[in-house]
Amino acid sequence: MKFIDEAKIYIKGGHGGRGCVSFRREKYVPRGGPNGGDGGKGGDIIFHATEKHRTLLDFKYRQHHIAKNGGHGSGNNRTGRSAADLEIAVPVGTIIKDAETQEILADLSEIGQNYVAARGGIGGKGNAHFATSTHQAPKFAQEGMEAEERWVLLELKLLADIGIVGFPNAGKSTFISRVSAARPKIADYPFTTLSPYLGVVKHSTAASFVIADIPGLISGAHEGMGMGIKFLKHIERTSALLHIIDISTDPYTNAWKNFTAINNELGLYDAALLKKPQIVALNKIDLPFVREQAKKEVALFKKNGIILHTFSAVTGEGVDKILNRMVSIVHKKKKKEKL
Ligand SMILES: Nc1nc2c(ncn2[C@@H]2O[C@H](COP(=O)(O)OP(=O)(O)OP(=O)(O)O)[C@@H](O)[C@H]2O)c(=O)[nH]1
Ligand SMILES: [Mg+2]
Repeated sequence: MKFIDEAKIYIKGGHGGRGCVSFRREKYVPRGGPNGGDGGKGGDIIFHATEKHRTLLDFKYRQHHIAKNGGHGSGNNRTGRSAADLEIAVPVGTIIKDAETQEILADLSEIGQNYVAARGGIGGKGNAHFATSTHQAPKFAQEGMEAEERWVLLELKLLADIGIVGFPNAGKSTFISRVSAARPKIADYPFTTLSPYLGVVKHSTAASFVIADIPGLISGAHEGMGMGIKFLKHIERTSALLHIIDISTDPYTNAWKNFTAINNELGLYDAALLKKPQIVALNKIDLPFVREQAKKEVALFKKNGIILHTFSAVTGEGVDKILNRMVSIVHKKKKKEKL
């Protein structure tokens, strides 16, 4: 069971720009004074907490983050350009630790919170700075300062955006294995999954989000039947539910009954769960008799005002459509939270 997302990354600020050695050269002024400008400052590495991201997945593909160096100073007292800071967006709730000492450097618990994790070097002084009454033509300038660099650990407690519900054997774990790196056990007997699993989903270009696979529910779960309903607490704070229906085996072959029985259990646990948007989807349409029956089921659900998706967690057919809906729900929810 993994509820913590982690990433180890290398960060480095930009070096300061070099100071310049230069002397004024003008007509009729035989020996101009020093006019070498200072180097510019290197960029800082700043972590920025945002709700745009939900996971640390992006950092698994990009480990090194280095800010730009400051520009070198030049003649005529021109200061080098200061480099822009490199802002690294992380999900709200991310904890930043020093990778070596494990010391907690920052806990970015609020939207918009910033933390400067590696400072850029300041620019070196140009030779104009070093002129004194006794030493009027200094031929030296400072190098820019080195930037700070370090390895940091990012840690994020994952919260599920979408919860998967359904009877045992419906294919909940097969679905999450297909769309994420989560690998819960899959088997053709009920109650294979004994504890919740979280999976990070990256679909098309949308920001990644988290889905939760919880143990199957059965009628009477609220009275402790089967695995009971205690696991529903893991999906209380989700934006939506994926309700997976399986009509391939007895005694669950009636999709509508199947659907309402699960909703009944959800409602008995907490009526608020029923207010969440549900993506309702019939699994295992790779089986010919399920595919045949699916048409009638879709029509029946439509009569009741519900879109019934059809898919196969094994072949992947129809899965993209479900992911698209998930993305749009998670995205909408985030927009609402911003208002
Ligand atoms: N033919 C077919 N079989 C499937 C499909 N999806 C899942 N299965 C099979 O259905 C059985 C149950 O799958 P699981 O993913 O373990 O089901 P679950 O909903 O997680 O079950 P519990 O953890 O017991 O609640 C396994 O034998 C899967 O191989 C599908 O799309 N087509
Ligand atoms: Mg399972």
